[in-house]
Amino acid sequence: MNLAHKIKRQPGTGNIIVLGLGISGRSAAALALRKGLTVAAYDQKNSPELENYRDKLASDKFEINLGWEGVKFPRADLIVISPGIGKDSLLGKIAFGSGIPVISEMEFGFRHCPRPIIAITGTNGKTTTTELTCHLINSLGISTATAGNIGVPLCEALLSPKQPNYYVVEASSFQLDTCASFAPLCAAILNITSDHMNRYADENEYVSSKFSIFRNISSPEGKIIRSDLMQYWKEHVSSKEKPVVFSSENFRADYYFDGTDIFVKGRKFMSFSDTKLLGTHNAENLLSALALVFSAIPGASMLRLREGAKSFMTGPHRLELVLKINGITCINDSKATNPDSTVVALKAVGGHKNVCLIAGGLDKNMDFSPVLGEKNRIKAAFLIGECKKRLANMWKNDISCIIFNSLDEAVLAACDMAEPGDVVLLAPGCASMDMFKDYKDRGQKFTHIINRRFESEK
Ligand code: UMA
Repeated sequence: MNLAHKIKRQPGTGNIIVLGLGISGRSAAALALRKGLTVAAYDQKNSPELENYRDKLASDKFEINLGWEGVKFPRADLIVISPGIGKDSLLGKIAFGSGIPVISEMEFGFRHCPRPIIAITGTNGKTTTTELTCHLINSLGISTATAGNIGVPLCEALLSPKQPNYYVVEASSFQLDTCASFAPLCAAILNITSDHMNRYADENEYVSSKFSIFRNISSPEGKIIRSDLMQYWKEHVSSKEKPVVFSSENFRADYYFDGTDIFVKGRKFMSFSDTKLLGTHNAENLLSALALVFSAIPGASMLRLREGAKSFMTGPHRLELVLKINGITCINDSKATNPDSTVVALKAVGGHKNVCLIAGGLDKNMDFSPVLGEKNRIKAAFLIGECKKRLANMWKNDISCIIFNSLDEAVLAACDMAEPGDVVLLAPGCASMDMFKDYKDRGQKFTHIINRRFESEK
């Protein structure tokens, strides 16, 4: 086990400001208080839940400001900003204009983390690859936990009395944007396609954010990318140094999938069909997870990793089979929050004109035209959410589009249209926060509607 990696630790300084009191802000505040710092926290919201939180936890060491619409923060040594707060938002503008260093919750956690971190970013597949990497290392008998964008902030994980040997951290571009010394042992960029264009000036800024994950890694063995990102690598990292590459197209890649088998450095590792995973995108997730494991733990047992790969199962809301009834297959891919992930879902489950696709949600100003490349798999699109009209305008010449006011109406209409052999697929291609708490809430509601709709026929 390689724990010799030098872990940079920086002692905390006196006063910190925490911006946003979602799960990351709250856990950053809790960790800061544990470290003996004084915290002032700000949130623009003022919900009963947050008031309850303030009533319970506010103290002379912890000031909590809710419904805040002020103009200036007090003096502090550090600002920890939540990923949901963009630099152009009110809190973001005041923070970045304050002259106080602004860091993400992930960076703050890293500064206090006693264990090596394996980091994963990319537009799609982050959560699955994070879970898979963790599962593979655990299968070696080495304790490992997941953290980050996956839903458990790193700061929260660090509060646990029992610390694993490694952390596998899912890193979003929002978190990477405000990192400074974040230095994982190794990291992978899985893929880059259009996403979050409401937060970035252009694609280049988004790509640059993703590539910043390598900024503080010195060993080339620790930098892993999909082979089609090589041009970006040359522009953003180095034209001389070579990263570790994985691919399902380029057989020269260090980690390669030929459509049937998984190869590690030119040697067959296993047949992909021996895993419980579906689709080329998941084979690529396995390739990148293996690359990360071999980078972090050179000489890891192939036998144990193969067993780990065989036993891994993806979590809910990711191409999750909800129900198969009357020849109709209902699939929940609520985790598909950008157009590329909708394309991946359509390729994985669609045949000829047999998908009743439920799509739409929060408008992140993304390019939805790639979905048209899969138009022959779509029977009709049932559109919801903030961007339903924009989607309909873009797709209507190629795909039959119907607009709805609620998920309920859209799912029921999709079920009514579906015939034996068809697939009712929730793969929205958009974030969920315009109508739901999060993608899990959206996926659970979809599952509930499907089960209710077919209750009498089960
Ligand atoms: N807030 C303000 N002003 C603003 C914006 C937000 O006051 O301008 C306040 C809100 O009122 C709220 C809090 O900030 O109380 C919300 O903070 P947040 O949006 O950063 O959410 P958290 O609950 O801290 O969750 C964040 C990630 N959310 C985002 O990046 C938007 C979660 O990823 C992540 O799981 C969690 O930290 C732990 O690391 C979610 C996500 O959608 C799943 N991520 C994006 C994605 O995967 O595409 C990047």
